[in-house]
Amino acid sequence: MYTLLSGLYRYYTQKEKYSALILGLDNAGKTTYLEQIKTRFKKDYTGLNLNKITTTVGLNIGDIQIAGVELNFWDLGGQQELQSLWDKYYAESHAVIFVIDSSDRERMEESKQALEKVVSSDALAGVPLLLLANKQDLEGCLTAEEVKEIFSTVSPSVGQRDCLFRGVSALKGTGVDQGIHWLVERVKRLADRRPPAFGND
Ligand code: G3D
Ligand code: MG
Repeated sequence: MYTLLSGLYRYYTQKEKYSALILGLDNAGKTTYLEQIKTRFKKDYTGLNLNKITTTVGLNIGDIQIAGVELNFWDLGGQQELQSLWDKYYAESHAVIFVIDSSDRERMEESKQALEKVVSSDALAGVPLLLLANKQDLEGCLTAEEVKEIFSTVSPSVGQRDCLFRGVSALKGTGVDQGIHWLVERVKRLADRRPPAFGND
């Protein structure tokens, strides 16, 4: 009887868990963005000082409860040597957030190539893509429209997937909420094709 009840209890308290990868070149603002998400969506999260984030070697993770589900974030190191590790996570993820540094004109091409590789991966076919032109608070950076234009040549390989492009400031938090709300609705809508994991916490 106990096992039956505890089994039922587990069944009804289980939460759908979805995972989003945060990708982009090193220095794009991925870790700052993740910290901003945690600060905005996690109750009682005091967080890191956003100005004191150091280069990520390895992986930063975070999870939030939103729209009745749990959304996990994996912020993978962006350095060239670490990019080869990205596809190990592809099969288990439900969404991709790709962060672009709008102030780094010199690395636009490199960033585009990195995105090209991500979206052409079979393991990520059909996965929603949130494209972020970050650092919009910086004076003299490319505007979101300009970044969008530069990245428009990648779109053919974006293929059949939902895609939202947004200008944001991970540091100030501008534009962050809307992207996350969009993402969670998309992953839930695609649950038949890419089912969530389940967990009790
Ligand atoms: P990464 O995880 O993609 O490698 P980080 O990038 O989050 O470590 O950020 C790299 C640098 O960019 C950090 O500055 C960080 O403060 C800055 N940054 C991230 N997002 C923004 C943003 O929206 N606006 C501005 N102005 N800066 C941002 P430092 O100086 O610590 O290297
Ligand atoms: Mg980092």
